[in-house]
Amino acid sequence: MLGIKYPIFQGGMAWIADHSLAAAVSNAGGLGIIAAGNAPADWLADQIAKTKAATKEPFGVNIMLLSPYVDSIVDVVCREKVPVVTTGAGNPGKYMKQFKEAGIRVVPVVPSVALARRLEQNGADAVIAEGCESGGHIGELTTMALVPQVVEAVSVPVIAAGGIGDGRGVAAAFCLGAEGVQVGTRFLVAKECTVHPNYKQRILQAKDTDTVATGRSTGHPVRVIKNKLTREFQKLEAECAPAEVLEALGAGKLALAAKDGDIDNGSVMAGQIAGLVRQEQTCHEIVASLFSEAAQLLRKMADNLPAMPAMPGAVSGITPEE
Ligand code: TUI
Repeated sequence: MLGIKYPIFQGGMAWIADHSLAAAVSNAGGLGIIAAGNAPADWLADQIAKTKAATKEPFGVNIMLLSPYVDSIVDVVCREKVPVVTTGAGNPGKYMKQFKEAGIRVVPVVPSVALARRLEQNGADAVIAEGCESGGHIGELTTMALVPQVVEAVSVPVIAAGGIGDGRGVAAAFCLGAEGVQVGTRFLVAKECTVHPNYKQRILQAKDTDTVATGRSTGHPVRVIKNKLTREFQKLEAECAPAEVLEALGAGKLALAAKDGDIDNGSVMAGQIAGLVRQEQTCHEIVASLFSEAAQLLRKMADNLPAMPAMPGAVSGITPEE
């Protein structure tokens, strides 16, 4: 559908996923994505021009729907006829007609079956089912529970996101019925990723329990690496501080970590799989290893499966013959 070699989207990481990362992932055979985040439209137009100059392959733009610039960001994406749009942190329903008229493939992130169904009806070409293992803004459900339920509910392709960092994760996503994966945290440490070196080092040193989801009380939970900021945030949440106080504490903190490298006071967004991310590699190395590992694993498992008896009435239309 998208003309990419490997079914992998790079996560739309605000303040981090710029033309450098997007072009590198697209040149590696995946779908590189520029994250519009909270940036103004002229910044995005410049990033799109730079990406077009650096790759002939398809790429995408992630639109963060809470952005104050969302209307002008949508205008730029449509004017530039960006091949693919992914959306996050809200319902892109009101922009669907505009995207479709510009010939853009639209792939929204959905945290629930209900939103997946609604957006399929509104014309989404595929959906990204993102579990709460992911970094950044998250929903309630885990990838393991969300992906197969979304797969059952819609006929468009489902891309799994959240907790996928190596070939095992890719293989597991396919077993859940996904037709592609979205990977964020592993690309944070890509050689072509321009995030501050302190941020990269923090990801490389992370262990399994180093992330926490803060901000559930504000209605905008965010998964980040534990630090001075998250402790302050948790203290305020425990004291039932009003949402405005918490929102004010979070404002500007992603840029503080990603651009200025302040990983103690900034918001170091990362997924739970950070503990598995151990080396800086090129995007080509990351994409190639994810899919060669997954293919090897799936072949090995198919070879090791015992002959199964026919099971009439199996769930999900999956029968042993398949
Ligand atoms: O969007 C993300 N991850 C993000 S966005 C971001 S920037 C930000 N910073 C602070 C606060 C908020 C955002 C950092 N990380 N992932 C995709 C995603 N979308 N996760 C969950 C959702 C989502 C949630 C609710 C999508 C739709 C939705 O719909 C609610 C509705 O309106 O029905």
